[in-house]
Amino acid sequence: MDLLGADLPDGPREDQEIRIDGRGLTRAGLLERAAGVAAEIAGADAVAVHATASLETVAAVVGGLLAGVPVVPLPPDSGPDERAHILGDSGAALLLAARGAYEPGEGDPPLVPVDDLGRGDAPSTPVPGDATALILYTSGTTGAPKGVLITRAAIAAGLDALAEAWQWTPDDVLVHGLPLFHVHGLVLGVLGALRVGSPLVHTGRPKAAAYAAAAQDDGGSLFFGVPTVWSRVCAEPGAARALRGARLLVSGSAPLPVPVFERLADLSGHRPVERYGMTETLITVSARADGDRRPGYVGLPLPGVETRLAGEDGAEVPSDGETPGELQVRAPMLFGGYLNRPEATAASYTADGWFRTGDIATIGPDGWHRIVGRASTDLIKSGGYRIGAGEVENALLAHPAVREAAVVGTPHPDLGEQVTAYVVAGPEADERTLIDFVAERLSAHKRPRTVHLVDSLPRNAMGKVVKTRLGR
Ligand code: MLC
Ligand code: AMP
Repeated sequence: MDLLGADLPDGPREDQEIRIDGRGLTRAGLLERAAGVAAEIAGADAVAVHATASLETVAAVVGGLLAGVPVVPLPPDSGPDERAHILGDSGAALLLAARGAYEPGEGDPPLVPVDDLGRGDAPSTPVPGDATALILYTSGTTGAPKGVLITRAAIAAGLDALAEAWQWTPDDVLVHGLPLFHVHGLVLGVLGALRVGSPLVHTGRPKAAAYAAAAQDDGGSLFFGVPTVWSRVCAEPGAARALRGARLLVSGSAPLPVPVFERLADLSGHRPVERYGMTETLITVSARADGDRRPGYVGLPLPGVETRLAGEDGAEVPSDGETPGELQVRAPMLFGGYLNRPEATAASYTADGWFRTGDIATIGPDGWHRIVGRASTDLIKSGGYRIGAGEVENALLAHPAVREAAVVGTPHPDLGEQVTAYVVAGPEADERTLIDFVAERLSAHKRPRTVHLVDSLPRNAMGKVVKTRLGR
């Protein structure tokens, strides 16, 4: 199947440009470079990509799609432990990077500079829809991140559903500055533009001023951001006003606070479209371009998606807009399982085949969904990044002075939640040392913002830490 949309009725625009952080390529130019990548990696089981916000990342990912080789985006700031885990667990045979962008480490697969590869013609062998396109590493509640297998068919279904709901066409100019190693920035923000055929202006980083400039100078019409980005846009009213000429502002990856929704609507004249998704499910619920947008609500199931709510006993909860339950989904955009983890994959489904999101929601009689929380305190969302408490706890416990550690998300005005740690440790560990210790091992956003040194952690009769009692 052609994931890049050449088989769609509208087809891509002849003049489609993909511009990342000020450097652009035409669609044809990008496909030539991607074909050079495809020729180099053909036959590999999987390849990793040092996923900076760059044209090289896009060429490498598209090269993987052309070759039918699963691509593992490697967050560029991931620490050595995280990187070693992702490379080892995925079995990536090669590591693609822009020339000079990656400092090779011990045990890394061979490094291939994307810039040095020739240009070529795309391979003509069709790749089946159930083939894995991407392996995205994402945090669970405990342990190291898991590789989420995302098939080509899931991506195509997810993108087509969004294009329909958002009336996204080749006439749009998509603008965002999100990282290119997660669903939001990479799947929606790059593969979406390529499949729909709309030009892409990636601003390098999601800065308010850069969004404003893209609206004014590049005809930006469709804008993506996580809530932290929209809140920062609102903090620069001139930038928010510059978005008045846009067609649609979309928020997702974390809850959009109601005051941010309202302020953005006031300043930009656009009530933002909020949508809800996960790495494992892509986007399943969204407000529509041709419909209502309600602050605090994430919208209606996308075409092809079924949702239901389950109580703690597993029984279905009524869709009365009030009774919360775990949101469960069935949809064509669901993942193909966790790599090397059949038990975790099985545990994420109910016996009757629905995916358990772990998010607590209500559904109104009119079908509108509201996310009210998470079933587990062990998943934290900070600035739109998903962070597993267990991974941070393990990093803290690796410090010789640390005896016990418990990590939770606490409210943060800019990031939604911040990582906060409670630690029992010997006198040689102070807050700064421990924050730096984690930062050296994991991505910068996973390090605790605050470390409370405590004498003991609250535990129940079974000896398990009761996280809801931390800090009280
Ligand atoms: C940056 N920092 C963070 C952080 N982002 N710390 C905690 N949580 C975060 N999210 C760190 C930086 O490393 C830096 O550390 C310091 O905070 C100050 O950074 P900043 O300059 O203020 O932040 P910035 O780099 O501008 O990043 C903020 C951000 C970024 C919002 C742009 O967090 C971001 O790009 N978030 C998007 C995440 C995303 O795409 N999620 C989608 C997941 S897919 P230091 O040490 O340098 O001071 C998904 C599915 C779906 O969820 O539904 O879409
Ligand atoms: P990730 O796997 O990084 O995509 O994170 C998925 C999680 O992000 C979901 O399980 C939700 O908890 C959260 N999330 C995504 N979009 C929204 C939204 N619009 N509102 C509230 N939470 C969201």
